[in-house]
Formats: sequence, structure tokens, C-alpha cells
Amino acid sequence: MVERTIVIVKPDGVRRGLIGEIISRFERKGLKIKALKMVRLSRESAMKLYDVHIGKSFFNSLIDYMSSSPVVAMVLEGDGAVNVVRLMVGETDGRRALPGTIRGDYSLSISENVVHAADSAVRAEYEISIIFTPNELAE
Ligand code: 3AN
Repeated sequence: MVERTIVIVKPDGVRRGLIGEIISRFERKGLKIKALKMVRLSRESAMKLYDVHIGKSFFNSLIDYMSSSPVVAMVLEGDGAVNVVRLMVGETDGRRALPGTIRGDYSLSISENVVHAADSAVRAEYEISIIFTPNELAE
């Protein structure tokens, strides 16, 4: 089933010059880039994005970090896109993520793990609406 998902290159990925590498992996896989932008997330947007983690020990530092410098957000479309992208991103902890995944190849950390990707189609639509305006998503 053709789905949309969202990927965000986190501040560490942008700072380390990995934007092109990450976009390139998704393009070569065959996913379509439907929208793309660099943006500095407000604390409010970051909190909405990570609302499922409210109350956890790492929540405040996660919000500080995600709003600390620009990120690159993209909407990707393709058959089974949500799962395909999660597989390409790898496990949350970069030390456990398999080589060949983005986190497995580029991260040694659980907090600075290069990318965020939505974990369900419903979640993807919610997260897309936080970052992109309807106009930016127009065909
Ligand atoms: P994923 O990004 O793999 O879906 P989530 O949703 O469990 O992982 O976590 C969201 C983000 O919160 C992670 N990408 C990471 O930056 C941060 N995070 C998750 N667990 C921890 C932790 N135990 N310590 C510090 N940061 C964490």
C-alpha cells in the first residue's frame, strides 16, 4: 500500500554534513520526496513531535536538543514507506543498530542518533501536520 512518512535529519546529522547522504539513501531505495525543508524547530513543535515521551527522564534534554539548531524534514512516499524507512533507519540506540542502517552506520549514541522517522501511518500524518503546511504538501 502506498503510504507517506516523515523523516527528520536531527541537529547532529545536519551539523555533521550527513543531509545529502541520508536523502540519497531514501532516493536510491525508490521512495519519492514529496516535501523537503530545513527548519529550526520551536520548543512547542518539538514537544508535539515527542508528546509520547512526556514525563520520561530524557524528555527535557530531548526537547532542548531538537530545538537547538536546524533540522531537515522530508515527506517520503512509497509502497510500505513507514516500515521501509524504519528498517533503513535502524534501532534507536546507534550502538545496537545494525550496520547498513543509517544509525548503524553513523551513530554511537541513543540521544544523538542522526534521524527521526515516524513509527506508524497515523503518527506520520500527525507529525507531518506539525512541520508542514498544507501548501507545502500540495501536488
Ligand atoms: P525512535 O526515534 O527510534 O522511534 P523513540 O521514539 O523511542 O525512538 O525515542 C525518540 C527519541 O528520544 C530518540 N530518537 C532519542 O533521541 C530519544 N531517546 C529515546 N530513548 C532515550 C534514552 N533512553 N535516553 C536518551 N534519549 C532517548
